[in-house]
Amino acid sequence: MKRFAKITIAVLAVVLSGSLSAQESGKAGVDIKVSSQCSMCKETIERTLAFEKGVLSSSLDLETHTVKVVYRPGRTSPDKIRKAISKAGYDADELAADHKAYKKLPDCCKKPEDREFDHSGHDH
Ligand SMILES: [Cu+2]
Repeated sequence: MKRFAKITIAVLAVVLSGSLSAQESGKAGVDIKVSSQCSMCKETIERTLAFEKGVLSSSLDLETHTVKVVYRPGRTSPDKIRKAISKAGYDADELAADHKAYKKLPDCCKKPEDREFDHSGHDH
């Protein structure tokens, strides 16, 4: 049992030092509010950010409409990341979605008031 505890502590130490050194090696994180509607939006936004220079990872929470982005501060900035999200057709914090990109989004990804058909009932 003692041995098991030691391994657990060792694993924890590695995980903790990993997240600490991540900060030291020039990574930063930002949470951005986006106008996501469905799981397709999550894929679109995460894929957009995956191709964005300087972005290391992103994860969108559909319930809170917040995307957590990890990036290299020397290569990009929260403003640039917001612009990339806007260009994909979504609002990013105070930055409104690029109008053309927004219009190209599938109906389900538009804001409920802009949908051509009302899918909110999901019954047709
Ligand atoms: Cu969507």
